[in-house]
Amino acid sequence: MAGEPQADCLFCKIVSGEVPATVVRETDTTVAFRDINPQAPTHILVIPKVHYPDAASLAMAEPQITADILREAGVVAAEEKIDGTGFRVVFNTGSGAGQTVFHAHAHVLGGRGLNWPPG
Ligand code: IU
Repeated sequence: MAGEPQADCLFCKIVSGEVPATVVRETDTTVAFRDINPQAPTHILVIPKVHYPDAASLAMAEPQITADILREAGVVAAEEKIDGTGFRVVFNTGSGAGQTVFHAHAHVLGGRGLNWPPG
C-alpha cells in the first residue's frame, strides 16, 4: 500500500531502528539524521516516516508531511546554527539529478559557502 515500509529500503530501516543512524530530531512524521558522507560541515537528511520514492510523489500523496519536512529542515538549521549564514535544502529527484536512495529525503546543507548553480 502507498506509504508502507519497503523491505529493501535503507531509510525505512533507519525509521524502524533496524539500521543505526545519528538521529538529531524525530517527530510523529519525520526523522532527521546526519548524512554518512557529509558534503558540508552540517549535512543532515530529513525524511518522512512513510515510504515514497521521491519528494514529488510524497508531495502529491502527503502534502502535510511534505510541509513537515520543510519545517523540520528549518528547525534543524536553527539548532545547528547555520540559519544565520544561510543553508540549502535539496531534494534530488531521479537518478539523473543525483538521487541514489529512493525514499524521499531533504538534504539540509550549511556551514560553508554554497555556490550557485549547483553541480
Ligand atoms: P541522494 O540525494 O539520494 O543522493 O542522497 C542520499 C544520501 O544518503 C547521500 O548523501 C548519502 O551519503 C546518504 N546515505 C546515508 O546517510 N546513509 C547511508 O547508509 C547511505 C546513504 I547507503
